[in-house]
Amino acid sequence: MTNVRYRTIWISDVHLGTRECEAEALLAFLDRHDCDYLYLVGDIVDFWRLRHVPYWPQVHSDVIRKVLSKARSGTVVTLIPGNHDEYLRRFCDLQLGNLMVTKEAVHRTADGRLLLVLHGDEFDVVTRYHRWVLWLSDASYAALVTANRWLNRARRALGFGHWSLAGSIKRRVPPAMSFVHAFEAAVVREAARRRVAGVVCGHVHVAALHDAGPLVYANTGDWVESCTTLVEHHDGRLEMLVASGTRRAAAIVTARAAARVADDAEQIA
Ligand SMILES: [Mn+2]
Repeated sequence: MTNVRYRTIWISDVHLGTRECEAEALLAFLDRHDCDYLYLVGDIVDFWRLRHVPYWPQVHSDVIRKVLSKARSGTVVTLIPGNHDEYLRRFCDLQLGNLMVTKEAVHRTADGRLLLVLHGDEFDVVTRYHRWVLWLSDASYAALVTANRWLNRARRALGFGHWSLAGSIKRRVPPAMSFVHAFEAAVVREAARRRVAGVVCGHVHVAALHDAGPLVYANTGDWVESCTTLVEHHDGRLEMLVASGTRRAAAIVTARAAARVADDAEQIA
C-alpha cells in the first residue's frame, strides 16, 4: 500500500509521556502519511507530567523515531514548543539538518497564502496569569479523560458509539462565555495585526478549520482524545483529518466528521 502524500501536515498537543496520549494511533497515522513539511505545533512531549509521574512506553519513543526518520528522508520538520514542552524553547532557532526548532513560523501555502503557525499559550489568559489554575485543570483534565475512556470502552462493549463527557459539558456552555472562543479571537487578532492570511495553532485541544472574517482560523486539535490532523493538499487546500479516537484505529473520515469531533473535543489545554 502506497502512502498518502500531503504537502504539509500539522499536529499538536500529543502529550507524549502521559497515559492519555493516543501514541499508537498517531504512529499508525504517521506510518501511512508522508509530507514535504511537518509542523509539530507544541505540547508534543508533556514534560510537566513527566516530572511528576514518569510514564514512557516504547511506542512514545517510536513516535519520536518516526518523526526523525521522516526528517532524514527529506521532510522539513518544524518543532514549535508549547507550554507543556516549554523546556524545548531554549533550543529555539536551532537547526539540525531538516529539523528546525522555532517559537513560531510563517508557512506559505502552495497557493501563496501566508499562515502564522504558533502553539498559542501566550493568548490564553489562564496559562498566562494563573499557573496554579492550570495545574489544577491539568489534574482534573487527566481524570476526566481517563473516566471518559473507561466509559467509552464500556459503551463499545455494549455496542454504543463514542461519547465525550467534556464535549457534552461544552455544549451546555453559552458560546459567548467560552474560553475557546476568547482564545480564537485573540489569536485571530494577532494574525490580522501581522497581515497574514490565516493562523494555525493548537493548545486548546479543540480542532477547527473555518473562516474568521477575512482570515482562516485553523486549530490542529490534539492526539489525546480527538486525534485530529490539519493537512495541506498539493494545491494549497487545507483539510482537517480525524483518526477515530481509539487505540487501534487510524481510519480517516471526512471533514464533516472533523467538524463533529471538533465540537466534541475538550476545552482545557
Ligand atoms: Mn498547550
